[in-house]
Amino acid sequence: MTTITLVQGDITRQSADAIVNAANSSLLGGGGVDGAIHRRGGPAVLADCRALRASRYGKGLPTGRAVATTAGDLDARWVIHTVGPVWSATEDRSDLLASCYRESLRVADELGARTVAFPAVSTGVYRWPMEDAARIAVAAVRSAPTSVEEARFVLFDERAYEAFAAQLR
Ligand code: AR6
Repeated sequence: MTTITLVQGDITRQSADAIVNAANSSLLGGGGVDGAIHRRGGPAVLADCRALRASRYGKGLPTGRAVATTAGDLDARWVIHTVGPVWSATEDRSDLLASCYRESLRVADELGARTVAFPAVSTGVYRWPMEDAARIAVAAVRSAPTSVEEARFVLFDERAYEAFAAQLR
């Protein structure tokens, strides 16, 4: 049984076995959570990402997939990078967003991670409406076949926290 917990705050201040990053397919960093994780994780995270680009993911990490690197100076063993879909009003991309959570948990299982901290993937630069993203995220984690003991959503502001809390009520 996976316990879902909620925290309001900065994911880079969390202690967990794995911290999930809302990356882009280049794996080479960006703004938002991605920028914050690379800043606090330090150069070791980027070095691992560059190595993945040079080996398995020369064309980039596809949307909905996940891959792990070291967590560098973060209080975690791994960062799991996943690429959320950009919100579209005309195309239903919800399965790709659900896939980010499922794939991250699958990678976490492979690593033997027991606690995993997630941001609200795709709800920033990628513009996914928060309530809908929360519904998809919670449903995906609830239905995932995983040995992870705690899936912790780390929400940056109160609005995001409330959207996720509503899904758990
Ligand atoms: N801790 C927790 N949540 C955060 C933090 C933080 N430190 N910083 C931002 N958020 P975003 P995306 C929230 O834009 O939409 C990057 O440039 C934020 O308020 O980080 O998946 C990547 O390189 C929002 O609710 O990710 C990609 O190019 C949520 O995290 C692109 O952005 C996600 O916002 C990915 O866009």
